[in-house]
Amino acid sequence: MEIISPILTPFTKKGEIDKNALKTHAENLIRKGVDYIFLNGTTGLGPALSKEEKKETLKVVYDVTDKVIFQLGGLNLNDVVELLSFSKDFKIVGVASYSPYYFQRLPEKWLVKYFKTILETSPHPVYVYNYPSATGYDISVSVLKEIGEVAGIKDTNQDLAHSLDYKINFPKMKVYNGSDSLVYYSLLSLDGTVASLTNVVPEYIVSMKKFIEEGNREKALEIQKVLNSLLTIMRKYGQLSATYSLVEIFQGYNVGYPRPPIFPLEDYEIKSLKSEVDAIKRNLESIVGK
Ligand code: FW2
Repeated sequence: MEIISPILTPFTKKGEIDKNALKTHAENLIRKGVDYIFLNGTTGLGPALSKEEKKETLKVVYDVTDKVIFQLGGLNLNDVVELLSFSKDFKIVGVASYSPYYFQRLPEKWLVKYFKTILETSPHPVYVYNYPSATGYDISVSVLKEIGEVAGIKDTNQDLAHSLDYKINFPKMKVYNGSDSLVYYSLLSLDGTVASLTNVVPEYIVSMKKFIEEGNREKALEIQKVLNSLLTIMRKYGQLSATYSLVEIFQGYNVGYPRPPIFPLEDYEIKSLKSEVDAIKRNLESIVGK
């Protein structure tokens, strides 16, 4: 049962990747017990990163840990292939890609061809990142069968049955759900979770896993309930940007800025967010008995 953190990408005010902040954040996540770091995902603003920036995030985080899944998908397959070749020198857990988004109504055989190219070129195990509501494509069981032997799939889907269906059809393949509201259920019924909230409260998601391992499901579920309230608050502000502010509020260090059009929260919003999450902090502490 793995906890995977889709790490956010810190930017400076000028809009460059803040390498120091990224390193500090990766170190903290690993120290708090996260199993793998998922680079350049949605929370990492992957679609907003250039090919060179994706290389940069890998170099920085690899300095901290080799427990990395390197997301390198994009709309230019030549760039994707270059990133695969670049990844050769890093002994990482795997590479991942979302579907080529934006271009709608691609024939299914082209989707298969895209992932097959990655599979055939990759020096590492390949993970498919399925996020239908963002990309417009759902990697069905039959598409996955045509792609070939991938190591795993990260399914960002509110429908747990959809993720479970992969597990039933591909028992040896790792199946992770990527929804923060399903962390508890993903830990219980799949191979783990890829939860954006690991950026904010890694220790509590690790506690959930421990509670489940100890057979204390009630406590694990209590944590999920509090996480759901946290998500509701975050969504009011814009979840991706709120994540940056909340890392500072919960973890005590600064992770810089998101990259517009994911605009940073205004000072007054941060102040109000801080007061809204006060009760969340206390609830989480009381569940794990601090
Ligand atoms: C990522 C994730 C989690 C997301 C989810 C989308 O790459 O950030 O899919 O937070 O709302 O795996």
